[in-house]
Amino acid sequence: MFKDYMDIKPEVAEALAAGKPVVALESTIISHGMPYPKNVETARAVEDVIRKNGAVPATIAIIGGRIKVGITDEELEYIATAKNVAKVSRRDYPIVLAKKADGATTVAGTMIAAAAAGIRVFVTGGIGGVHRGAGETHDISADLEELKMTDVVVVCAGVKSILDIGGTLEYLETAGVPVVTYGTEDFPAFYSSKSGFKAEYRFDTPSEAAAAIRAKYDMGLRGGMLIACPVPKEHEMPFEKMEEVIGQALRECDEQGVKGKRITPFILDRVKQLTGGDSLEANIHLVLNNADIGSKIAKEI
Ligand code: PSU
Ligand code: MN
Repeated sequence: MFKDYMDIKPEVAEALAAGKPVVALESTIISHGMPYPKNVETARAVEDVIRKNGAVPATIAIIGGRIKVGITDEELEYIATAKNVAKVSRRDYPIVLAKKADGATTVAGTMIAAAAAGIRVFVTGGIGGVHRGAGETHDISADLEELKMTDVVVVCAGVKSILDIGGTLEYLETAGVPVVTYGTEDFPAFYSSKSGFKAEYRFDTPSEAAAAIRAKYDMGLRGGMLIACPVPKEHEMPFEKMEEVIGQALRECDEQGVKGKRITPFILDRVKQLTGGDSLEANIHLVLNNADIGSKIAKEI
C-alpha cells in the first residue's frame, strides 16, 4: 500500500487528523531549482509564512527510499546539499523507492504524495508545461497530466516563458483543469506579472477560491486546480528582458545538447547567471507570496 512507503511527520499527521489546514511544498525547487544556501533559507522562510497564517507546512521529499511528508530541519539541509538527489516525477517513483535512493519531488511528484496523505493544497513557484517546439520534441511536462488526474490544488506564479504559455493553457483546458488567476486577469509568467495571456476566471479572496474548490470536489470532478498569483510588483522582472535572457538560455541548451528532465534546471541556472541573480530574488519573493495566499486558501477550506 502507498502508506507503507510514506512517513508523515507527527506535526503534519496531527494537523490532518484534527482537520487543521496543511500546505504541501515541493523539493525539486530546493535541490534543483535554487543554489545553496538560498534554497534552504527560502524553504524555511516559506514554512514560516505558512505557520504564521495558522497552517502546517509539509515539504515532501524522498530520503533513503522513504517518502517524507513533512521534513525536519536536518532533512531539509540534507536534501538541499546531498549529491545524486533524483528529480522525481510520476515515472521515477518506483525505481527511486526500490533503490532506496534520495529524491526531490517535482510538482507531479509532490501532488501524488500530497493526495495520498490527504493534503488538498500545494504551494510552489512555477509548474512545468508544454515546451516551445513540443510539436516536434513531444516535451510536455508530466505536471500537466498529474493536474488532470490528481486531486490537489496547486498555487503557483504561472509558468515561465521558457515554455509555450499559450500551448500550456490549451493543454490544461483539454485536460479539464480549472485555471484561475488571483487578484488579476492576467495569467502571470513567473518572473513577470503578465504573460500576454488572460485566464478565463479570477479569484480575489481566499473564500472565493475555497468555495470553488469545495464545488469541484463535492461534484466528484477529479484532478487539480491551478491558481496563478502574480509576482509582487516590487520584485517583478520586465517580460521583454526575460524573453531575451530565456531565448539565449534556450539556444545554449540546444547547442549543448541538454535534453529531457535536465532542460528545466539548466535553463533556470543560466537565467539566474544572465540576470546577475535578480531572477533568483524574484523567484524567492514569488514563492513567499504564493505561500501567503495558498495558506489562507487552505485555512478557508
Ligand atoms: N518551473 C520553475 N521552477 C522549477 C520547476 C519548474 O519555474 O523549479 C520544477 C518543478 O519541480 C516542476 C519541474 O514540477 O521543474 C518540471 O520539470 P519537467 O519540465 O522536467 O517536467
Ligand atoms: Mn520535460
